[in-house]
Parts: sequence; structure tokens; C-alpha cells
Amino acid sequence: MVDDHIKRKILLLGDGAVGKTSLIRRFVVDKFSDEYITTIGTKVTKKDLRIESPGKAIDLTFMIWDVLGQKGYKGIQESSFQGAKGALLMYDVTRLETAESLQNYWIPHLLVVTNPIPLVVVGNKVDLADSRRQAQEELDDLKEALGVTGFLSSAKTGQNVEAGFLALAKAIIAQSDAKMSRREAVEEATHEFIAVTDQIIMDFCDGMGGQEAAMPIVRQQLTRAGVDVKAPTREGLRLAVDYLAETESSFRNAADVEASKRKRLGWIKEVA
Ligand code: G3D
Ligand code: MG
Repeated sequence: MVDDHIKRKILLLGDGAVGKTSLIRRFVVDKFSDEYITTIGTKVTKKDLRIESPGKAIDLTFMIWDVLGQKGYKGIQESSFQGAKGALLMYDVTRLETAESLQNYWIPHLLVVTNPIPLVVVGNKVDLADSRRQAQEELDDLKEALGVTGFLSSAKTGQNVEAGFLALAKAIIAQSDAKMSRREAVEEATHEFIAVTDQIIMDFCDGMGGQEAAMPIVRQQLTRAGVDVKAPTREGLRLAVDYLAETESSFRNAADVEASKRKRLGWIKEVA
């Protein structure tokens, strides 16, 4: 029996407010959740695809990483790049400086961490463009400069939302062997736990009003739970969530502490 099911991590990169979160929402019928509204840390969304090519169909699961778009968060960003097999590079056609950012910031950063991987560029908010023709010319220039394929999209109208993801899927399939090695599978799971750790830490810091006050406690409780930040495990994270809740109960009310704890345990559970 041939196992044609493959799972790949992809990144959605681009400056803040270009429409990354909106694009994922359009593409994935996802349950609506509060933490989706502003992307704090990194959010991972799953999407199953079936790629048909002559004589063959491949089932592909994308793990789409919506990476914090604020420039300067290099640590969080670069740790989320690891293990990625492709990236959608997104800009806003009404703000051309966001296209420059792809060349000046996002691509160089990506290449520090990953080997060259398939890239697709997406010029979003085409519904707001004054001239579609001009937007297309600008996109064509960018495609040529980067040597990649690309599309004009609108997360608002849904135009070309699938096209970008599908083009990336095809490029990834073309490039990689359909079978993921065991080692790669293990690595991928590790990176997912890193994203969840990131999310839990951010959430805790939020509750405490900032990293400055919260980080010493985070370090202490993660150490106590035996969490290795380079390779967090499900068990370690569960324990860390317990310990963090314990410390929170001294300055938050019991119902809030319990709600945060359940939310964080839910994130851990989501990791396949
Ligand atoms: P980000 O995840 O890249 O930071 P968001 O971007 O998805 O949060 O989108 C930022 C804002 O742009 C949102 O507006 C969103 O509705 C809007 N937006 C995203 N894609 C499109 C698009 O294709 N067309 C139009 N017209 N707007 C878009 P708000 O006002 O909610 O902040
Ligand atoms: Mg976002």
C-alpha cells in the first residue's frame, strides 16, 4: 500500500496588517477563537488538501504558521521558521513598503534559518487597488526580482486565496519526496511544541502586564517543570501550565486562573 499522505509546515510571512490572519481565515474553515484576532506569538492552523495531478492524487496536510508580523521580533520569528517546507510571502498592494519588506527583511531572515524553500508571493487587498493593472505590474516586477510565482489576492472577496496555497503545495510536492523521514516527523512535532510554548509564555506575560515582570516567573516554573525550551514535550508543558496557574492564583481570581489554564491545556492538546 502506498502512503501518499504528507504533512508539511508552511509559513505565512509579511508585515503587520497585510492580511495574513484574514487569508488563513478565508482558506481554512476554522472555529472562531479570540486569540485569532491579533496574532500574538504564533498561531498554527491545519488544512487538509488534495492535490490532483495526472494519474495521481496526493493528500497533503498543511500546518500553516501565522508568524508574528511585527518587525524586530527576530527571536520568535526565527524559531518559528525552523522546519518550514515553504512560505507564502505576503504584502499589501496599497502599501508598497510592505513589498520592499519582503526583500529587505522577511526573505533574508528566512534564509538565515532555512535552506532555500519554495516561495510564493501574494499581493493582498487587490480589492482596494486603484489600478489593478498597475498592481499586476508591480507584482510581476517582484516575481521577477525574487524568481518566484505569485498572485494578487483579496482575503476580503476571496479572490485567489486558494491559488497561492495551491501553487505552494504543488511546488513543495514537486520538490520533495512524498515520504517524510521519521527524523523529519519528529523534528516537526518538536517545532509545534515550541510554538505552543511560545503561545503559553505570551499569554502568561499578557496576564501579568508584560514580559519584564513575568519572565522571571516563567523561567522559574518552566525549569521546575523540566521543560527544555529547545525541545519541549507535552508532559513538561502540561506540568508547566499547572505551575503557572499556581503562581497566578496569588494575583488573579480563581475563575480566570482556571479559564487560562484550560485554554493553555487546549493549545497543548491541539498539537497532533
Ligand atoms: P495580519 O494578520 O497580516 O496582521 P490581518 O493582517 O489579517 O489582521 O488584516 C489587517 C486588516 O486588513 C484587517 O482590518 C483586515 O480586515 C484587513 N484586510 C485583510 N485582507 C484584506 C483584503 O484583502 N481586503 C481588504 N479590503 N481588507 C483586508 P481591520 O480593520 O479589521 O484591522
Ligand atoms: Mg495577524
